[in-house]
Amino acid sequence: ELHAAKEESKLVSKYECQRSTPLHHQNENLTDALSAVEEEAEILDRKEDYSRALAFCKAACSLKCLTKPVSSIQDIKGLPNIGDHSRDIIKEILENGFSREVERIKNDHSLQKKKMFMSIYGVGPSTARKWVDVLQLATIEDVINCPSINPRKEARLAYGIAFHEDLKQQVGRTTAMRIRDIVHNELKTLDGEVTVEVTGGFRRGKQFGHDVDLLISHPVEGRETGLLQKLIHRLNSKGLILHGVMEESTFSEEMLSKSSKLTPKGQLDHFEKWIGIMKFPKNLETTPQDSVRDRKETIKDEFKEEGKKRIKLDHSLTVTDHNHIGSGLQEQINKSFQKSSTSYSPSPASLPSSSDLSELVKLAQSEREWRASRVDLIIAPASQYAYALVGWTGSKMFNRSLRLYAQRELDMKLTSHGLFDMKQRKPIQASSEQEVFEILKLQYRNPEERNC
Ligand code: TTP
Ligand code: MN
Ligand code: MN
Ligand code: MN
Repeated sequence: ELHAAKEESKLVSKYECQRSTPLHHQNENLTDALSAVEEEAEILDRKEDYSRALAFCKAACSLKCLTKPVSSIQDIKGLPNIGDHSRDIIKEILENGFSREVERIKNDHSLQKKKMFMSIYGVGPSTARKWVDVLQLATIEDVINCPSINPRKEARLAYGIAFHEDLKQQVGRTTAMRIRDIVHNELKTLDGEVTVEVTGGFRRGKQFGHDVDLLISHPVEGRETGLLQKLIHRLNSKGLILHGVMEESTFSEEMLSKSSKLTPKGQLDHFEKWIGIMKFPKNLETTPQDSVRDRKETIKDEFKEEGKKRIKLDHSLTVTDHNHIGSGLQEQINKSFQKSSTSYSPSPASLPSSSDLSELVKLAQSEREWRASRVDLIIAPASQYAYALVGWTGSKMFNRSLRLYAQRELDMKLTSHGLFDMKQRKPIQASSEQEVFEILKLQYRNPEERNC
């Protein structure tokens, strides 16, 4: 039926957290266009651009939850959060097959260079703008050779530049699960009851990600303290760490009643965490089991490419499946892992001690059996775990919507640490994600439905 989306549009709820938003949907040509315009606003990053970027993002979110393709502008009548500008872009694409604004963005070389630089770990909009507009740089080589760039002060940026080739390559789902197992194995030697969960985009069903987000906890409150320090020490002595920064917990009970504000260091929450780059054997993705899985993924991607009717998400590919890798495979991982870890890993002392860029570039370009990947390790105490899981599963837009909804509709403050009832002046405990949704009077959404 041609205008099936029209009936749906009227039924779409106001808040993103009240809807089911799948990863793949029927209007990707439209949401890709809106994302391009959103991205431009993010790169320009002027005062007025934050709300512009948000407006395009919210419009795209509304389209993502439709199960039918939009074929005329009449179809989105009544659809929430479609501003005039977004509507114009959608209308033009529906009528002409393309948007002049998106074409302009694609052909804006200065913008594309900034976008490329922003894919470097440690580079945000202001650095990217300075490199392109002031220093007239165009490539990573330009950055490496630019005498006025001295990332010695900022180690993260030096590693980001030197290892850009590795880090720009997305991490596959299989690798993410292996990394989880490697981290879990190290933690088990410290405490057999520790839990490790892959969160972020992978938990929402993505096959690739820009990093691996691991949420670590312990069923007994308090037993999680001190684990991260020891874990990092062990990983480092095995030569698995390239670079990282430890953040101490800055949480205190009073924060539950305060809105989530950035911490002084720019973090979104107050958990103890390690944010860094780990080293992994390059052969991590190449066991027979993987080729089966990869084939399935290729099939899925082909469907996506050709814009055919999408096959239903294959549930054998969901996270829960991989979280329990059989012990045989586990042994195989350990073997391949230990073999290569002894041959490739430099002792911690032989790593460049300073963040001297040219030293790091040499290391990055040397013959090596490992690749670098971004990893976030977060420690959540048992009492905050359910809220931490919701927060670290995302998406960022889903979280934003949940928090806004809780505040406006229930007069409650939601963060990754808990939920605080402002009327009764008391925190509300939850022991599972289902319970969090229940307390919020929302229909439960699987992680795969939180892709707004
Ligand atoms: P990201 O890893 O930044 O995003 P992602 O996993 O959704 O996407 P990608 O595949 O590109 O990695 O963050 C993961 C989730 O964690 C995200 O939904 C927001 C949340 N988050 C926090 O709660 N606190 C933080 O400090 C950060 C950086 C993220
Ligand atoms: Mn967006
Ligand atoms: Mn992530
Ligand atoms: Mn992350």
